[in-house]
Amino acid sequence: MTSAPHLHRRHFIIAAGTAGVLATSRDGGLVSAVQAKEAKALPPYVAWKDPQAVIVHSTNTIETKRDAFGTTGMTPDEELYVRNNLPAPSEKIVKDRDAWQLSIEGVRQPRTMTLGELKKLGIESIIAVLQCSGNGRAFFDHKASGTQWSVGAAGNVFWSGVPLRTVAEALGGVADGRMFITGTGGETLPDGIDPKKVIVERSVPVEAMEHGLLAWEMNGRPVPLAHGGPLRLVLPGYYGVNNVKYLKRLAFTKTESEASIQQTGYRVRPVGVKGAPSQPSMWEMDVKSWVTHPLKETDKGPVQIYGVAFGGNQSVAHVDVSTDGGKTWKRAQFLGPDLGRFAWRPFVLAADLKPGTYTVASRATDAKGSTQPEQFEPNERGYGHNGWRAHAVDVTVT
Ligand SMILES: Nc1nc2c(c(=O)[nH]1)N[C@H]1C(S)=C(S)[C@@H](COP(=O)(O)O)O[C@H]1N2
Ligand SMILES: [Mo]
Repeated sequence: MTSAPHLHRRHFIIAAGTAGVLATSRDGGLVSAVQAKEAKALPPYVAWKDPQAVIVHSTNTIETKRDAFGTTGMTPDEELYVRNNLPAPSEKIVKDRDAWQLSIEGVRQPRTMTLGELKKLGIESIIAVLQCSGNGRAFFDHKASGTQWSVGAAGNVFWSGVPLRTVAEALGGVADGRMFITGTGGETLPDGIDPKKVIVERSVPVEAMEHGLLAWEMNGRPVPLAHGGPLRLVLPGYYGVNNVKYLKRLAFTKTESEASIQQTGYRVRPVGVKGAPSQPSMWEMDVKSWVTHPLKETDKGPVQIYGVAFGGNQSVAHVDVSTDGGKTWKRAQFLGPDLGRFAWRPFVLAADLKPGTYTVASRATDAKGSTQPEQFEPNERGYGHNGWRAHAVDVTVT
């Protein structure tokens, strides 16, 4: 979302005290919502997820609980969020994975390749944050429509597959004048609706090719159906929606996809305005962090404050933590190994807290010097929230 700098400018009006009160009532609201949702069972295609670690918003939208993110950096399959715009395809498509077919277009020698053939071209692996554009939507005050994700529509995922560069090279190189990479999802589309209105087909600038993969392995196993198996487009640094699952077509194109999800969906615009191709698209992710422990209560005395931080399309440089709602900040330490530019890093700050109430916040800065803003300007669909104040938690120490 780097193309929308104007978004960060407005909206500095909420006084610190008010924000604290908002955080308290919002937290209470979230807790009761979470309890109601726990009753919802996991749908069959994700029956293998950990019911303790996720919130089932609906059959196609499942969120990781804030306290489930661990401190080793990786997000296990069982805890990773799920977001489908259409029902996931049948399990049949992961029966014979190597037979899956991908049409490759916009190269000098276009052709269809099976996954079995793609596997022979080459392989690389990368750890990257996968994050939904609407992650943090619940923190906006304007009731943006869509799933009310808090922080858990995101995970840090290990992918293996063939680099897009290698695929393009093997087919004679990218054809002239191709400005975009367009990926098409392999879902069966509902009858009687204009396919453009429902198809999951996304375009990103062709530069995304540098780090992109066609992935068949996730966290050490074949990509689960729910996460796009047998084959998924992985674009490190780009919002989740661009990481097309069940990839059936990879095209280097002159223009962006005509699909609604590209033309009018995932466009950042002021509240009340309709989506249009002239508005910024949800492409590159921005710097972001959140605390994962403690979240509500803790004992007085020493406490380790944990969280995760990432730079989006940059590596994360450092994270500061505040226990007084942003009046003072201390530099946190990264925990564990650096997993690369596109990964998130857990952080920790050791504190010693007396009884009382504390507003605990984290604020990350990326390698280019961009820091999370205090406030984040609302936008119609509630995309891209990385304001540190709304992500802060009120902790009672007794
Ligand atoms: N084919 C297909 N790809 C898709 C989607 C989809 O509905 N269909 N949803 C997108 C969105 S909006 C997100 S946030 C991510 C979610 O990935 P996950 O379900 O593996 O967490 O997949 C993206 N890729
Ligand atoms: Mo998403």
